[in-house]
Amino acid sequence: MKKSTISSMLAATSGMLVSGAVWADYQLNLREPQSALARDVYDLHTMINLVCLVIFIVVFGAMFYSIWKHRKSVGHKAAHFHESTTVEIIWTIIPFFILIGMAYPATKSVLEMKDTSNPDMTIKVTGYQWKWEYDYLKDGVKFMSTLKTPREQIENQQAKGEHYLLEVDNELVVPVNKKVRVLLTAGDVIHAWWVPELAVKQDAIPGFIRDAWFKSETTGTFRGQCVELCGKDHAFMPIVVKVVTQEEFDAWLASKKQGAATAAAENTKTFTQDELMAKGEQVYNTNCAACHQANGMGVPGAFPAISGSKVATGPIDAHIKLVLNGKPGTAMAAFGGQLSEADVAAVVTFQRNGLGNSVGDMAQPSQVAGLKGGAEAAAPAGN
Ligand code: HEC
Ligand SMILES: [Cu+2]
Repeated sequence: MKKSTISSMLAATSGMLVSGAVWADYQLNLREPQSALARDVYDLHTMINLVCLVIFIVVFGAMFYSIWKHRKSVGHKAAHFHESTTVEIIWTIIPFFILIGMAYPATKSVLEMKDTSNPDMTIKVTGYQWKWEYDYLKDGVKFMSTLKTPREQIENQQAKGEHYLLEVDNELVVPVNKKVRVLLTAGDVIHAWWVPELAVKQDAIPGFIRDAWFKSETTGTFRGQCVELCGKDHAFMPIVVKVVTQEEFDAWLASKKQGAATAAAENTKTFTQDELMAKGEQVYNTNCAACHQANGMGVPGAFPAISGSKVATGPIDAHIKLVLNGKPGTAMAAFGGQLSEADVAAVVTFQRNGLGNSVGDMAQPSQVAGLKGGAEAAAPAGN
């Protein structure tokens, strides 16, 4: 990979101040770019910083020199002149060229970022409070990616791990050296998808589709975060992109497809109460506990308790429908599009018979399927 001359110039400049190793340790710079576009962004940042530095030195140098050299105590007499056309022209022309010199490469990079034509693959990314959904459009593979950092680390009951708040259960897996186009939207409020090493940063807006692209030149794991303040757990919806070789990607995709087939088979199965409870607890902890809390007590004033809830202890069809369709205008999202029918049946059964409730009934996937009619209307725009 070609390191640009500008980067080495800055490295040399900074090397005069602190040794290179120290510089790297402090991580004062942008993260190491992993794509041609990311390198352009990095170089632009370096170049514009250098321009600022030079202007700073020249302007302040001239100012301090003049103040010192022409001070009254050495008997300097001020010049008396007005309106110098030469000076006016010089201080218009020079900034003009400086600005053009910065705007030209910047515009080129921005245009390149917007050019999502001829991708090798397209992935639809949907932001939800507070997780990301990845949909491999051509392959029928679709999953949620949620924070994996344990609650104990967040609440300071455990030492923080290496990738604290930057780790997820299901990474976005993509092949190396392929142009990946991402279509971004959101299911509730505005989120933003940002992976600095790959130079992608794009708002995900409900009801709109925006696109961006990246092409990683190296394999590896690159981490980013939601960068649009999106509510209580905004800091808890990281993005992890795992770039692998084409063979690894194909194997991963095949296993994901297998998993989808298993899930489809589950949707036609009749479960026992125990199976539903075990599965439901998992679904609950991954999808619902962020708001309703692991013990089902909710957060007073914000998220209702499931323990003793009128819905979770009332008619089961209404309970299922609420989970499928959500409650528009509240943080209770529609889960009909994200969870399988078996997952919904399990989580509903768990809410009715766990978390302090003991209704005694259970839901089956077929029952959920029968109630799904209204799910489409409440599904996020763009689905
Ligand atoms: C982003 C926060 C959030 C998440 C995640 C969430 N809910 Fe909710 N939930 C709410 C809010 C807010 C309400 C209250 C809506 C209203 O105003 O009626 C609610 C209400 C409910 C109720 C009705 C409670 C009552 O007594 O009114 C049930 C049942 C429920 N949610 C189930 C679930 C299930 C199942 C999941 C996971 C699959 C889930 N929720 C995930 C925020 C959330
Ligand atoms: Cu967000």
